[in-house]
Amino acid sequence: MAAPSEFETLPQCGEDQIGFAVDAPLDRTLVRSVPYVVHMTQLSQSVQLEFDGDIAIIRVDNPPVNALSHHVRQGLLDGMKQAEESDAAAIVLICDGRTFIAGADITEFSGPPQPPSLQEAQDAMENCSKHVVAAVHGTALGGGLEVALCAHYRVGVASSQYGLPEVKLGLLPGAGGTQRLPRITGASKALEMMTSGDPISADEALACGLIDEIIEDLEQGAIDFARRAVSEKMPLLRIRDRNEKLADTPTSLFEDFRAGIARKTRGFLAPEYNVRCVEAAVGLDFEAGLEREQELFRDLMKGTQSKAQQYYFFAERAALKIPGLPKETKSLDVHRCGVLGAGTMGGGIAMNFANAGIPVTIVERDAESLERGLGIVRSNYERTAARGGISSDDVESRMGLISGSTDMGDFAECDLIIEAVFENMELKKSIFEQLDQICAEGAVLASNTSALDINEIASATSRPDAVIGMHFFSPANVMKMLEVVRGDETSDTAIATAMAIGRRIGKTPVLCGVCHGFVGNRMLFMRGIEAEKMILEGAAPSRVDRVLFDFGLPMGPFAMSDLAGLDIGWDETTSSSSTVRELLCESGRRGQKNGRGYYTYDPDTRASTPDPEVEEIIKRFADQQGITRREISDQEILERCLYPMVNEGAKILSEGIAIRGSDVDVVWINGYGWPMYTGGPMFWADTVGLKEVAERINHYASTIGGEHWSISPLIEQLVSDGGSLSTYTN
Ligand code: 3H9
Repeated sequence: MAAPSEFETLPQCGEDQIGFAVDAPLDRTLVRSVPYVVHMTQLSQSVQLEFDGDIAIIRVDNPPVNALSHHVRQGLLDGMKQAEESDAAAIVLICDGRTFIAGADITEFSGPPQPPSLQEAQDAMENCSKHVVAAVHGTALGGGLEVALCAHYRVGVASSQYGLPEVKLGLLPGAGGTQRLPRITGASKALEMMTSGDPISADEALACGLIDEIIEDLEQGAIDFARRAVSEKMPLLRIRDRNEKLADTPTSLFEDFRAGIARKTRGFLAPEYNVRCVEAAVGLDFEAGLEREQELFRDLMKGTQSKAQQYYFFAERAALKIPGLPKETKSLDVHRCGVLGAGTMGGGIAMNFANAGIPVTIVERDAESLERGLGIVRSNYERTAARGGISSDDVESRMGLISGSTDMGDFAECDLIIEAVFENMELKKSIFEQLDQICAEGAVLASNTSALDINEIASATSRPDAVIGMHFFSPANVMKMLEVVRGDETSDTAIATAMAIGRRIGKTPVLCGVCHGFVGNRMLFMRGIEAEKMILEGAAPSRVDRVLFDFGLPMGPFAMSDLAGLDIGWDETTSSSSTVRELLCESGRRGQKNGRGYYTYDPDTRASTPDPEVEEIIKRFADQQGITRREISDQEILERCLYPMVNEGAKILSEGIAIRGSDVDVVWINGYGWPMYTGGPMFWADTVGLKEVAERINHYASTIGGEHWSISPLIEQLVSDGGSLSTYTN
C-alpha cells in the first residue's frame, strides 16, 4: 500500500479501508493536531492506520484505558504489517483518549487465550525495517509499556508516566518487560520499578533512558521525532540487543535488594518472582531470559495469589459504585471541613484534608487540649519532612490550612463537619444537637464513631438526612480505609459527598449500613471472643498472635490490643476483674504505652517478649472459671480466629449491611492489613471451600457453642447453590 502524498485528501480506499475527511467525528481529545491526516484504515474495532505524509500512524482507541484486548493486539499486528509494506518512512504508535495503553486486558485473564499473542505484534514492531516511535501520554503501564519497549524510540508528554504494575496483580511483566526494562534502565532501577509496581514520571524516565525525549504536542512531537530519526539516520535500536547497562551489575545487588524489601513484601510471591526475572536478564542471554520469564509468569498466573490480587483490583473499583444512587446525584463541593476533637483521631483526620489542600477548622473544648493536639499534628508533619516525605515548606503550608478554635460556632463556615470525640452516645447526641443549631443548611454532619448507631445520633438533629458515619481507621492520616455509614434517613447527597471526599483525600471508601461495629469491627469482635477464650483454654497470647502473623496479618489480637492501649474504655472505678484485659489493667499493665501489656516491651527497641506474670494471671483466672487447660493446635487457633469472622461477614451480607462480598474484603484489606494475596476474608473462605468452612463452623458450634458460631444461613445457601461469598451482591 502506498502512503498518500501530504495534500491528497481522500485517496482510493481498498475494500477494508474507510475514507475519512479531516473533521471526521471521532473522539480526539488530546491527540489530533495535525490538519491533514489523509486516509484511514480501520484494522480492528479499536485500531486504525493513518498516514500523515510519509509517516504511518497506528492509532489505538479502546476506552477507557486502551487495554490490550485481543482486537487491539490484532490491530497492532496488522497495522505493523501494513505500515511496513507501505512506503511510509517511519511509524508512530499513538493512543486516543486519556492514556497510552495501560496494560493487558485483565478481564481476559480468566478466559482461554485469544490469538494473536501480544508477542507477535511486539516482534513485528521490534524487527520492523522502519523507525517505530511510541508516543506516550497518560500512563504507559504493564503490557502497554512492554509494547513501547519494542519501539525503536519512545517520546512522551511531560505529564506521562511509566510503570510495570503487574506485581500488584500478583504477576510479573510477562510480555518481555522483565528482560527489556533492565536492559534500558539498569538492573537496580528495574528491580525498584518491578517490585513496587509504582510508575515513574516522564522526567525520571528520560533520566534513566526509558524514553528518548519529552515532547510538547503529543502527535506532532512524535511525528517530528520520527522524521528526524529518518533524516538523521538514527539506528533502529532494539532493546533486546543492548547489554551495556547490565554489564557491571554488582553480584551482591540481588541479595541486598531482597533483604531491603523482605518486610514490606512478606508473604507475597510476585515480588520474588520479579527479582528472579531481573537476575535472569543479567545472567542469561535475551532469549533464555524470555523463556525464564514465561515459565515464572505461567507459575504465578496459575496460583491463587494472582487471582486474589486481580479480584482485589476490581473489588476496590466496584466498592465505589452504589446501586440505587442516581447517576446525577451531586456531591457537595467541600470548601472547608470542620473536625471536632483534636485528639489522635481528630488530628489525623484533619491532616488528611490539609494534605489534599482543603482548609480545616479543628475545634477542641479548651485552649490547652487544642494546643496539644495541633502540636502533635505539627510534629507528625515534621517527622515526615525529616524522613524526606515532604518539604519543610509543605509542613508550613499544610499547618497553614488548619485553623484551631475552641468555638463550635466556627463550624458555621464548614460544608462537612466530622465529629471525632470519644465513644459515648450521650456525648455524641448532645454534640449533634449543637451542630444542628450551628451548621449551615445543606452541610453534611458526620460522626467518626467506630461502632455506635448512626440513626440514634441522627435523631438528635432536625436533619437526619444530613447525618452520616465516616469511620476512619487509626492512624487516620495513614490508613486508607474509610467506612461510610448510611443511616435510615441519610440523603443521597450526603452519601455522594462522603464517598467523593473520601476519594479526594486518598482513602478507599466503602459504603455500609448501620449495625454495631459496622463491617470491620463487627467481624473483629467475633475474632476477639474466640482469641480471649483460647488463651484461657491454654494457648499463649504470643502463640495466637504468631499464628495470625504467619497467616499474613500484620499482628495478632493481643499485640494489637497492646498497641491501641489496654485501658481504652477501661474505668478503674468500675473494673470488676471479669476479663483478662481488666485483670491486666488492674495490675498496672496498659500496653505499649507503659511498656507492659500482654507482653513486656523493651524501652529502647520496643521489642516485645511474652511475660510469665501475664501467663500466671491468665492461668489463675482460668482456674477460677473452672476452665481445663489443654494444648491447642495452630490449625485450631487459625480456624477459631478466622471462621467466626467469615460467618459474621456472611451475616453482615445477608442483612444487607454490606452491598457486596467484595466490599467486606476491601474493608479488611485496607482497614486491618488482611493479606491482599488471599483476597480478603470472603475470597479466602471461597478458596478454602464454603463446604469445608460450613463443616468447621458447625463443628465449633456443637463443641464450643455461642451465638457467633451459629452458622449464617447465607453460607448454607451458597453451599447448596454452589455460590460464593466474594461474588455475592445484594
Ligand atoms: C499486564 O499488562 C500483563 C502483561 O505484562 C503481560 C501480558 C501478556 N484491563 O482505574 P480506573 C478498567 S497486567 C481491564 O477507575 P483511573 C477499570 O476496571 C495489566 N480493565 O481509572 C475501570 O472499569 P470500570 C497491567 C481495566 O483513571 C476503568 O478501566 N496494568 C484495566 O483512575 C477505569 O479504571 C495495570 O495493572 C485493565 N488493564 O486509572 C493497570 N485497567 O469503570 C491497571 C483499568 O468498569 N489500571 N480497567 O470500573 C490502572 O492502574 C488504572 O486503571 C489507570 C487509570 C491508572 C490506568
